[in-house]
Amino acid sequence: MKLSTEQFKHDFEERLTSKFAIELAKAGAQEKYGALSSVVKNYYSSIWAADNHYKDESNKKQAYYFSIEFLPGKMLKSNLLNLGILDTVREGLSDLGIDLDEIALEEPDMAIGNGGLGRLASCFMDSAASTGLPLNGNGIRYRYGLFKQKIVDGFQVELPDSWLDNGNPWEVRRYDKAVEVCFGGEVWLEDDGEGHFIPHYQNQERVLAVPYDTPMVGFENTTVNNMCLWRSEVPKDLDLRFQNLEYMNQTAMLSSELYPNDSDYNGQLLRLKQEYFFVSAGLQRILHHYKATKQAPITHISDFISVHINDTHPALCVAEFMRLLIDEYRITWERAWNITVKVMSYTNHTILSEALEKWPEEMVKSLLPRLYQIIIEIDRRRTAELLPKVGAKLVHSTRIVKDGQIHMAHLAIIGSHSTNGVAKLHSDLLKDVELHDFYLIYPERFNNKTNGIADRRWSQIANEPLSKVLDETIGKKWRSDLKELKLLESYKEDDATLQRLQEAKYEDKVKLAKLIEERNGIVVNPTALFDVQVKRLHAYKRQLLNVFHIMKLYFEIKENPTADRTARVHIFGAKAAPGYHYAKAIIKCINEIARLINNDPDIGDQLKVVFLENYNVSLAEVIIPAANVGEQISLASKEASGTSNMKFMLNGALTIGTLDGANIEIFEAAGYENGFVFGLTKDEVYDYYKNSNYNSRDIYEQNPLVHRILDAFVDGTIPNISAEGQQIFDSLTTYNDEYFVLRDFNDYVRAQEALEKCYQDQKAWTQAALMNIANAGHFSSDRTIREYADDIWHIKAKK
Ligand code: DL6
Repeated sequence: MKLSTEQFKHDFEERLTSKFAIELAKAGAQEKYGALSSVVKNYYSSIWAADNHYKDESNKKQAYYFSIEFLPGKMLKSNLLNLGILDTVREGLSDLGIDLDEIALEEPDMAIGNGGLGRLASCFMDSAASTGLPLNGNGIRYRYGLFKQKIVDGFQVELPDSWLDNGNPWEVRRYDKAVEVCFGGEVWLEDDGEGHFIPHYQNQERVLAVPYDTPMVGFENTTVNNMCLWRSEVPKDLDLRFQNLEYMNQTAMLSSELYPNDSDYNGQLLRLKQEYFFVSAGLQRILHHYKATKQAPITHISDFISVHINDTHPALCVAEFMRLLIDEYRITWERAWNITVKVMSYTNHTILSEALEKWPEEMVKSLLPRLYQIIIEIDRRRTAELLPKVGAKLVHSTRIVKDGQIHMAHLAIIGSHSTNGVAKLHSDLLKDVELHDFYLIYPERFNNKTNGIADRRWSQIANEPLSKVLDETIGKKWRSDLKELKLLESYKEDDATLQRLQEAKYEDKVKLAKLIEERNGIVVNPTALFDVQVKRLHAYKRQLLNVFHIMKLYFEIKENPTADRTARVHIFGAKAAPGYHYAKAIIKCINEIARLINNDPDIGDQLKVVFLENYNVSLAEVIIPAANVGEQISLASKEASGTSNMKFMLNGALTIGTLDGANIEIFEAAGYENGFVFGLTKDEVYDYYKNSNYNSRDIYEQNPLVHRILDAFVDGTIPNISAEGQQIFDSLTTYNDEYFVLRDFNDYVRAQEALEKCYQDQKAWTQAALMNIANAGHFSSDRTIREYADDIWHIKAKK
């Protein structure tokens, strides 16, 4: 949009007065943020309205991304950037004596997601709007987002994330679009005399679902998509006799809290209720909108909409869509099923068995009696149809209902026309191993969509120094087409460019060093090698490998404090699920090791360890640009894709990593010589599983370094970790080291040594960094979302 600095200043000051009855000189940061966000909302509102109108009139197909989590982070700068007014607004505010970056701090991170899956959903929202694709989000407006992490005496403590306390300036409450979602009670079918069985219900619990729409503003275009988040409320016509305390509490709870676990599913009734709540509300709204805006009969709906099931949490979409088509729109079972399979598609985000949802039949039956009938019928019909074609063994292994449980991934695969993994390796594992029986039955449904990142956030917003160097070196086209970064390759031998890349990195590191000092009171040297591991804390991600290597360095420095070595800063950021005691024990150990090392005068500047609390999107925006090294060290086969690996690459960090998830594609794109690969391959891991011949105790007994490091966890070398250290020690020696940390340790050390050697040659290092940046284009989520649009949803971009 076009906006002059003068116009902006006028709008801003006017809004400050009209909204807060205050003049600029007296306004606080909160008021300035309130006025600014309100002005920005005003700028995009007419574009939003026009785009909604265009979508309704153009009759084009739209897709809906159903996700129980979104993790957008802050929206202010991203909205400004996408509207094309970031510089104007920065300048206008500066004229008024205001620093945009300071005001931006007032915005709470919108953290209604745990990690990778939710962040990916938000990258897709940004990229779809930016590529002109009609993709809308559908989720839950949690009152409390992911907990705020505080580190107290080295331990993780969880505090509520009350992110809505000052309201949310971006959203629009649309009470007129509220729908009802019902739970429990009894259901029976009655023949209407015309061959249709009509369900009758009694004693159901009614909940009102109220949508809040948040615009997803496209980058310098006219597309504004919608992310619809549902809030649970009490229906206004509910008889007061039913409005007892328990009911009121339960209703409020539905959209109150995000489950803070990203890799373990713990079959609780409230979670199942949440899943049905946003699925039913979202599908009802889609159908109402279809009826209101389309001339075509409902049986043509698959020409106009696609519904995407993001992981298994919205898998009830399959059964609920069937219910709506059959019960509300009186479509026959066969037709409804054909439509449903055409409309639905599904992404799998993990092969960890503990994350694959299964619900007890009894729970589904009592909470969702009509859906239960439908699921049983889907399963019965499919079994009857497939038995003669594929035989009992395959039918049984792929059944939706078995052993008293409803298998949500099975429901999602069977009820949709596409199942994809999120990186090549992961998709292959799904086809060849984890979902192999499904692949045998439905080979045409399986495909890969390697993840991507919203690159504008991770470069243009997060890393201005680097963006400037890129502009001046290869021009500005990379800002709208990340593939243009490839042009940078021809500057690999250009000393001036390498020098400027180094200077940009240094600037980012100074910024992070300042933050570390402010938050942790630790002074770090920006010339040291910044080695970063930021992600959820999980045993499979193997933060422990990193920690063990740090202990090795510590021992070496203690033994020879004056030796010449590369100074290092190891930076961690990680939240552990509140009930995941092992992960919390690792956090405690990292903090105690940090305390030990950072306060040891023998160690000095040679090694520092920093755990930054409350890792979230905005913190990532400061940490990742400053990294020299990104740690992607999960056990091969366990990380479906990873996306922080792509952010590091884009910001010129070199990856030390296993051949896991999207690391492989990153190494292939940047060149293996521009990263540091180590560790077991997925085939080697599977061989161990097959032969059951891993014995971690042997490594502990036979490798003196491993022995010494592990002992340090239990012999008092690392103070204050008696219980936590013992837990880690036992898991790796007595309980056979589930994620092969000890097995991969030596090779990890080798890769770390190679990395350190390379860092000593700053030219070679910067050339490798340049090659990473130049080849990051493939990992833009613009590319990923276009692939979904073309191959799965068949939706077209606005011209
Ligand atoms: O696909 C997004 C993201 C992947 O990059 C991660 O590798 C994967 O772990 C994550 N999965 C989840 C859900 N469950 N688990 N674990 O967040 O998805």
